[in-house]
Amino acid sequence: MTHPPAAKRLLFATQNAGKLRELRELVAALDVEVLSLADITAPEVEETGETFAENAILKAQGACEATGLPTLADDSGLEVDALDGRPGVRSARYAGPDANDRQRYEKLLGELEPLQGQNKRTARFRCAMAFCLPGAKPVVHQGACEGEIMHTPRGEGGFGYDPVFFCHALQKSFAEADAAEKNRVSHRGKALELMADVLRDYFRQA
Ligand code: ITT
Repeated sequence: MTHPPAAKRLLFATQNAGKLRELRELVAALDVEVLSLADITAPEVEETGETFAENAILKAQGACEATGLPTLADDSGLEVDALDGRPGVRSARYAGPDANDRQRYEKLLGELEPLQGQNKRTARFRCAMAFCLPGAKPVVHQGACEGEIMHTPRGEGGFGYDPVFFCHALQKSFAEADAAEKNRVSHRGKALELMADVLRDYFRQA
């Protein structure tokens, strides 16, 4: 049976090109057209939540209500033990509103510098993924990936804090991993794996 094209569209409510690239690979088997906020008009959503899950729901619901499309949103960030879990939900805003990825991870390295000698560079990426359909309660799944913050950046791949995150499962930095390796163990990959049945069921029926 062939599906009408409109039923096979999934909106990923993000402005982050790195997340979008990974998500497209992660849902490739669903055979859906993935749109992002760059393709549609929707009011900007303020991330006022105190948790990844709250913010993921805010982003997914906002874009879903504005467009009527099945919508996924991801709220994610890096928790560093030596910083009591910061930058956490504020990972994107950590170095100010106009900072780029490099400025953010350099600020992080600078903040950890005076703490050298203490064995607390352990850290984890967390991701909450929310899926929203018009008029329905959002579904949320979460994933985490353990590692530590390196002293100097390594690797050219990935995005965001990847060059300074040494992933325990891969035994290399996320920026040294290729896309498939990272997706297999990452916070985003794990959250989406838990969401896979919900998405498959929806798009099978759509
Ligand atoms: P959207 O809200 O539009 O999706 P954003 O970049 O603002 O994009 P978040 O509010 O979820 O996203 O902030 C996530 C922050 O954590 C951001 O600075 C990312 O670069 C970083 N981050 C999240 N996942 C990451 C990953 O897999 N690798 C490296 N950095 C990541």
